[in-house]
Amino acid sequence: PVEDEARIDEIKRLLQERNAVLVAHYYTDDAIQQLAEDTGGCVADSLEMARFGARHEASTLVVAGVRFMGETAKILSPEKRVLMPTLEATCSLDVGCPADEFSAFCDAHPDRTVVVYANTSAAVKARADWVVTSSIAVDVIEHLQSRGEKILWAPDKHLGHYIREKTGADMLLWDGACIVHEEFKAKGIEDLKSLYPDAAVLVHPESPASVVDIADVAGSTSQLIQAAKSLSNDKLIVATDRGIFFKMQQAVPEKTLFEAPTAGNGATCKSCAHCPWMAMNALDNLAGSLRNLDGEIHVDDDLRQRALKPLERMLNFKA
Ligand code: CIZ
Ligand code: SF4
Repeated sequence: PVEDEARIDEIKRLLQERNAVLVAHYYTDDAIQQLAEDTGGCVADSLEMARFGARHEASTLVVAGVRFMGETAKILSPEKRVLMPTLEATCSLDVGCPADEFSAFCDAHPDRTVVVYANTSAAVKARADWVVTSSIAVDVIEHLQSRGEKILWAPDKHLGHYIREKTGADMLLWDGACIVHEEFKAKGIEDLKSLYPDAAVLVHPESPASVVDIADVAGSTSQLIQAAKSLSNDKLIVATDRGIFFKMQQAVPEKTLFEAPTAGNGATCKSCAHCPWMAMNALDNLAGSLRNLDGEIHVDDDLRQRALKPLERMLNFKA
């Protein structure tokens, strides 16, 4: 549409004027991912978003994703201005793990190493020994387990269960879930698979165990894109947020991709998987944040220092 073209031109101009770079998550709208690509920004999972933002020389980072991604960027780059199209974009994992309750849980299990998923507030990270994303979680837990450590894991119970199965580590799990991935149903995927028996099933491990169990490949968003390339199947059934299809289809233009069906939470579409908070990022509020400098992320300095330590452990970790 013509309005979109005008917005895109405005954003390109504002990015230059503000010495800003756009860092977008795979789950944001195609138009935002395209814009990040066209302007020298990046489209990535949260680990790569954090790395890219910290390395880039721009003085302003515009983070299109959800709140914890903007906070992580600010924690790693306090000297940079970090803007988000909207500060309302949260995550059910973050919401489901309030810092005070989490801290009490940790206090009750002092013998355990505290490992939290990146999808958490700065205050929860500050209480942790390690932060991990799904692309690095299994490797970090394997490493801790080899040192004989017992783990307290939060917030995603499905991801925690998956890692426990994979590594055999002693893991105590917080009871949180992603409202998007939790909607995938093994039955729906199996029905689709019976129509396309040669299709491979790719699953993000924030999905329930029954769904991970029928996966040909389980992994983080970047690992699933990699698997789409390396598998010989020319049909793929993909159980993660539909935003992934933009980069995945680019990676394998010759393959046919199917969205794994969901029961649907109805927030953004009836039976597709799409995060309602990721969907709050749009060209309009992206332009608005650059124009008016609203949606700026601030993290208190003491909190920042404490949250930085477990984040740096992740960034410096080599499997
Ligand atoms: O579901 C999410 O929010 C994911 C996959 C985040 C990430 O690590 O990129
Ligand atoms: Fe959180 Fe799930 Fe949305 Fe990711 S897709 S931001 S885990 S609610």
